[in-house]
Amino acid sequence: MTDLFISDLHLSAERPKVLSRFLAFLQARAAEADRLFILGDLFDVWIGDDDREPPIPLVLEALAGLAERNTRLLVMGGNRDFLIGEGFAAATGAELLADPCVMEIQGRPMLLMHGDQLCTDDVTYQQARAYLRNPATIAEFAARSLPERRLLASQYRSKSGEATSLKAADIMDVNRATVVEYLESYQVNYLVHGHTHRPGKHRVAWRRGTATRHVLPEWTESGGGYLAASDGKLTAGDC
Ligand SMILES: [Mn+2]
Repeated sequence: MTDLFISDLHLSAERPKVLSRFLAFLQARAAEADRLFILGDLFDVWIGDDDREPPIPLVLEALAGLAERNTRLLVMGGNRDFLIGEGFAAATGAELLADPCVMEIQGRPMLLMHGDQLCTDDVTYQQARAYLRNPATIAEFAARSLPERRLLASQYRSKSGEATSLKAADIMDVNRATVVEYLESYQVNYLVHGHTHRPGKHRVAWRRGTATRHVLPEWTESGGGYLAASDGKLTAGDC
């Protein structure tokens, strides 16, 4: 059983090399895996499942192709694409994952998250997050036309990075106590997340022992990466 984990590709028409790297990854590495987990921010922005601005149709088609290669696709929304919903799932054959969720990986329970909920030192960001995730905010946004939603999203994104944490340099790292709180509440010794753009492997001491926190890399025009789980090990890879 081989599972792959990726996140933070921020796919958009402005990042053609990331797109082609991702399409090549789906054709080769992902097609050989049993499951591909995408832990948020696959897209730079997601204004609704009805949006078909390029490169969305190409990405949906490529993801749908994974099912034909017998790779299961499991997708979690991130802070940029949390509006990914049932329409996306229907178009791609993906199973949508809640954030956080616990999955059995290599026979062990692992907590999967996008990671933004761990960055509690950034109080302004967490306030903005709570507002954006409010069902009333989402309903009001979803009721608007596609052009209106596109305009609102771009206005929001052009606001200060401090409020929205959309720029890499503005994203704070995780808060250690918050990480431990999640390990405690889900009783797991493994955590995989992205978002912070600080890829790595960290040991975290908590009440039940020492947990491992794997952080996925951001994909840029110069490179991308993934975490692979097979033969009982988790290994980081570049692509
Ligand atoms: Mn993110």
